[in-house]
Amino acid sequence: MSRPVDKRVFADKVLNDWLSSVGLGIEYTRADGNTLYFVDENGDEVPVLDHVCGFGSLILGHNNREIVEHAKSVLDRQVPVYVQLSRQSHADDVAAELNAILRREIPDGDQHYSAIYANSGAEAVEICLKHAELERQARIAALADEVGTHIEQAREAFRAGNVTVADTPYVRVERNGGADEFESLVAEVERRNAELMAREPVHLALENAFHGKLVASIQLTQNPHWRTPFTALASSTRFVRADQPEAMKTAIEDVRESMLDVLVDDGVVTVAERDFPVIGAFFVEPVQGANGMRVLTEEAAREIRAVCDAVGCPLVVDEIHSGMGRTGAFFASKHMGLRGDYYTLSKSLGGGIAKNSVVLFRQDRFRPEFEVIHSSTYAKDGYSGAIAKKVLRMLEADNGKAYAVAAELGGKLKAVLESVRAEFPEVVDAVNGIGLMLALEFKDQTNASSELISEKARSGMLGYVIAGYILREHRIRVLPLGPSGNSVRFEPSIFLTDADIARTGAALRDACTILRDQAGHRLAR
Ligand code: 5B6
Repeated sequence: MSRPVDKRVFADKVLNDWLSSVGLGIEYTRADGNTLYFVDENGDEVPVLDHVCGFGSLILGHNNREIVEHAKSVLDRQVPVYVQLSRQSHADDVAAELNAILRREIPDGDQHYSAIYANSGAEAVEICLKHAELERQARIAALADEVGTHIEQAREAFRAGNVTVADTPYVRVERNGGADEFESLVAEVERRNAELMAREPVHLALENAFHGKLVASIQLTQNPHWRTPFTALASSTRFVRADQPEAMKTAIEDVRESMLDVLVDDGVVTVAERDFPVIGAFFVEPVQGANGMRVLTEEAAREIRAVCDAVGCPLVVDEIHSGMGRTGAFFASKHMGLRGDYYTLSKSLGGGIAKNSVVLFRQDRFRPEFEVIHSSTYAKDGYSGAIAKKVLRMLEADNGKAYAVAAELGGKLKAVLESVRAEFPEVVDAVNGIGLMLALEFKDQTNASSELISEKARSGMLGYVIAGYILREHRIRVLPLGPSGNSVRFEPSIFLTDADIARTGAALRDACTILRDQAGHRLAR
């Protein structure tokens, strides 16, 4: 007789075992607003206050009643879900609404933005990479055309006997005074240019950036543990510090490449350098989630815009995490006046019950052929389109009351986090973030006197162990984030209550007391 197989071995067994080991391996059975529920050993439903809220994808909460009712009616009305290559007005409606919001929050003359839909955040980011490469290839082709014309002009002048070939530091040519002197110079220029044109682009992103985990987008996510096994699969990224404009300029100088051009000047054929578009795009999160909710400054936003304008590459504003209202504006980039060429949105666009993402491309850069070059079976579907329309209507209702609520609740929650910091200066380093995108950063505990605390800190697990404790003792769900997992994230829905905020403060004071008193045994399960 064969033994029954434990079905828990089939999906994410290692991850689930590890979650259980830190006290986070709970199966939630119901979700409503800002609350998750699990059933305990007595069969009782236990509510848990959720500060993770789908990694920030639930600005309107879990299973929002209005959105769920809308979804039911969409399905009941038999709205077509998959009708690829037909007219789909919901895609126009959502894009028009996003354009109106963008125009209001980040005025940009009469530019409009064209939308391309996708299914996930990383997919939207990869769409940006592809589109930026189309732009770059077009610039390369224009440059190569110009160089080709110059070579023809020089060849004609050489044949007519009007010019001589000068010595050039760029290309070494056999000097024999004959006709092949010119042709060997051209051959070498063309060989060098072809080699350059075949090279992959370099992208720019900020230190500790997170832009996804697919094959190409993972190269824009700095975490070496996630990125470096795959560096051979896609083009690389230079990570630059937002607060060091000089370092940004140095990085650009470092990657600079020149195409060779052949020019006739005063009866002499010379070789000149032309700036080659080596940089594909600059990717920026207005609020860096994975970097502990760090908000870009106005000064950094200005520098980044200036760099992109100087280089001629698109600025991709990744609003996958920060967009859709949780910072107190629909686009977080409004706060620091960051104007992008491409914008990505996802997460709350799905209203907590659908997967959706979109890229908005500034009209003057958009390449219409992309609409055919790129596609995905599930993108732009009728169901997620109808949900996105509903979400946008709800966020924009009453003059954007949702954004004001996010700002107000975020202010209250931040004040509580600041009070915890003031009470525990030896334990808490900083409070970061804006609106409902906040983090409390703990001080490094790798040299803690409690063996358990220092050991967990050294293995990068302390944040998870603290999250497990807060869940167990306070029925509050938080997760760590930040480059060394030293921060705890708060990105709840706009249905957070004052009582929830007070409870959160109490739970954090308790966790801070453990760290201050080095009472590691209290964290052990
Ligand atoms: O939908 P998808 O996950 O592909 O979106 C990618 C993405 C995200 C994002 O925030 C930005 C700005 N750009 C693209 C999605 N964020 C996910 C995320 N995941 C973790 C931590 C984060 O701060 C953000 C994470 N951390 C640990 C383990 C697993 C995930």
